Amino acid sequence: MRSTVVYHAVDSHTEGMPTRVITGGVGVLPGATMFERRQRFVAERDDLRTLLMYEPRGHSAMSGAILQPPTRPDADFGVLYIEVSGCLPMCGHGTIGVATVLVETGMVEVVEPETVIRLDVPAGLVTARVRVRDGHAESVTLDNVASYCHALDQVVDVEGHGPARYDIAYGGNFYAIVKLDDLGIPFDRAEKQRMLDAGLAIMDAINKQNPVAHPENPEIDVCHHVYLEAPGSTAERSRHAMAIHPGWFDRSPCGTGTSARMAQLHARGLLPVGQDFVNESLIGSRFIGRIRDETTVGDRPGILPSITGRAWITGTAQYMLDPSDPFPAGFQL
Ligand code: PYC
Repeated sequence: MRSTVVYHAVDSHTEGMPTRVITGGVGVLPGATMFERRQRFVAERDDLRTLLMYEPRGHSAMSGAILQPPTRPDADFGVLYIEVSGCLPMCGHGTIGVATVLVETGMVEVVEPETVIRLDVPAGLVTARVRVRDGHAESVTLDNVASYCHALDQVVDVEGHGPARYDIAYGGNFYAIVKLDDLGIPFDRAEKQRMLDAGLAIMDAINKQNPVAHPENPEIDVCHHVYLEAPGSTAERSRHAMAIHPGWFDRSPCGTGTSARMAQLHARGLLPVGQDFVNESLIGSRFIGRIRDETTVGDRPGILPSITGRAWITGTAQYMLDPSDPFPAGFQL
């Protein structure tokens, strides 16, 4: 066996969505903050992301997180999110996976019934409160970054669909929220290609015709996620298919997407502070969201969202790269 590198991983899934947690082999990434580390990583080390996320070590809906020492004194670990789509500022299912792995591998001091872990992520500081029983991480409640509704009742002209109506909100990433009924597509896994094609065309139209920028960090300026809302969804229980660039669905109910959806429902006067919100994914898995409080994001009214979900460890691995491997950065079909 020959290898130029060895990356240690604990693989997990959060409500169906993988998080490959890289626990060793990368070293300390350069940068004074996790946002700066993310920018340098994207510019200088993207082949490491694609090696770990693309085929043959990953697949077309792969997601992961690289553990780092924190860049701020009030955090326990730093986290860099890696995905087939790129490096997200924040990932909810990934954070629930990371917190579960940290507890179940004993990488943090485990306190029952609740272990509190503070994570330094590119979008800010998030807190994971892990419910632990007999050493087992039963669920994680994530206190996410401040989220806000960017705009309601927007319209873009979408190739192949005509005008499409959407709201857009931020929950760690930007999410366009579109009713499947408006597109004339049923909420049915058998229709997944039509849903995905529509989602990708909508995000493309938004980024070209009506681009977004975060009021406090204008470098967060892209919409790569479209929440395709199922008919019958309410502010108590909402079902959706989450279409993500460059062409896959979140298997989990999407933590940052749940936060954005709560910001949108709150802006519409439908979801008050403190009320449970059940958000259901395309495969029927669930996160429970709740607005802890109101806040501001720049000059915009916003919310402080929490998300509760579960994750399970699926394996451990050492990922290697043989010097003669013809795909040193993986590949995608
Ligand atoms: O859970 O925040 C999330 C997420 C983002 C992309 C996929 N999952």
